[in-house]
Amino acid sequence: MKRLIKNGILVDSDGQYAQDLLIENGIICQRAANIEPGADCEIIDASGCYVMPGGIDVHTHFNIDVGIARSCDDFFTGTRAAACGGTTTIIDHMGFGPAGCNLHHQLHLYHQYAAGNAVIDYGFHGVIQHINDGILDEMAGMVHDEGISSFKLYLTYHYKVSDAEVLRALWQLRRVGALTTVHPENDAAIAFRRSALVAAGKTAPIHHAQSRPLECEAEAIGRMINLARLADNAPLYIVHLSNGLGLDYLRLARQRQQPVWVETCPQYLLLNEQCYLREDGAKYILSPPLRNQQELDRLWLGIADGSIDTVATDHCSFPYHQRLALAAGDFTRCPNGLPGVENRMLLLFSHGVMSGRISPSRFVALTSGNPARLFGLWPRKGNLNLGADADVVMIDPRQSTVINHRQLHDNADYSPYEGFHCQGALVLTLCRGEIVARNGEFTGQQGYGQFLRRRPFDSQITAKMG
Ligand code: DUC
Ligand code: ZN
Ligand code: ZN
Ligand code: ZN
Repeated sequence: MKRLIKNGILVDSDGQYAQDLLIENGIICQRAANIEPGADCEIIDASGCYVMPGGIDVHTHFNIDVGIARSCDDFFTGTRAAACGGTTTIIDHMGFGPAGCNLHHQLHLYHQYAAGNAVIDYGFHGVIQHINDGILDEMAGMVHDEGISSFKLYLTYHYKVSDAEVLRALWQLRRVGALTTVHPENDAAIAFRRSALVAAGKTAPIHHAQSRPLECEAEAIGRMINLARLADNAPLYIVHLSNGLGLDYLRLARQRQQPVWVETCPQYLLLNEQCYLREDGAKYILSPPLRNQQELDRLWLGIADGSIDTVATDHCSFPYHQRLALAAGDFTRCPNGLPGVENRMLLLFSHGVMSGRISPSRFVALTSGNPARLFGLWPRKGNLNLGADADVVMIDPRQSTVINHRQLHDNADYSPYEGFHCQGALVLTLCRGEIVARNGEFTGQQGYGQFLRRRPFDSQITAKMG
């Protein structure tokens, strides 16, 4: 069956075009002004709408066990919410496995979690919880046989890695063609501050933010930049940036031509630390924490000036009632993370494009084109070129949407963006040519999503990022 999307404004990372889009067998097969529908062709009228590459969210944690709790969205509910929010591909961060487990152990587990459940296409980032010769030996096979071409290191939490381990990982991952991603926070600094706060009885949600101020994050970003430089200039990707100082360190590294990239998330652009003073402040506990308004403004400058490369969600959902029960007034016992996989595209479209901060093309680069290039999905994903998967999102800029958790499709019991007004509405999401969501309602099928074997990291492909 063919589908023809007519009369829309096609947008990719390079520009926008008054063109129709013809889809056959899930692939984009023609792109031109005024395409005539042939026989057996469904016509989708996109008059007045933007027609853009489906969103690629490279940072989710579905079904993750964080020790004190398991996140409440699995690969079905999480990808269902993603699809309703205009996202057609996710790359999930595998969680830590049992002590001493190898890389393939977690990969097999995650294939079991996702297969038959995901409603859109998916990949996984490897997780490095310790380094030894066996893990280093496994890396080449993970990249070239399993299609896992990026790996995550944590500098804090239970399986934080030491600087010595970071260097060994960076060195080997560069050699085998993988991108190293990092959660950068200085664990010792956080422990030092947290124990002082707890000793003083300061355990409210605002003290979570005070236990890990932006210097904890910026220090770790600066350290990672220098370690990557020392590891033969290994490519490095910083996840969930929340502050302007860290961004300045990244700008300096870029000026030295260092291969570094950075992601931020809607919560760091749109929610500030005042949320922790609300009665329901526990809803906003995540790491890094929300910052003050000045930092939000600095991140928006980075979105506009090109120094931030991607916007992902870090979707990691724990229901509010569970947070309250586990924390019982003590932030150190509250599981960290926010839901948001369904809201990324519309929030950035509204607060970025419709408020005049960024162009529609830059929106596509941030949400789809750049993620595809960095994480080995280009040219199959992240664009509307001939031969690419027909992953498409249609947004109507004339309608508006108010975010209300009752209309979302995740398994949490709240949205951190409740009541947010967005200019624009999601009209249609297509994944490989199939309509998986229409007007914010799920129309896809459990198990339709395919595992994506990603290509090795390629500096030629990233050279053309938008
Ligand atoms: N931070 C969170 O808040 N949740 C999941 C993992 C992380 O780094
Ligand atoms: Zn993280
Ligand atoms: Zn995360
Ligand atoms: Zn619904």
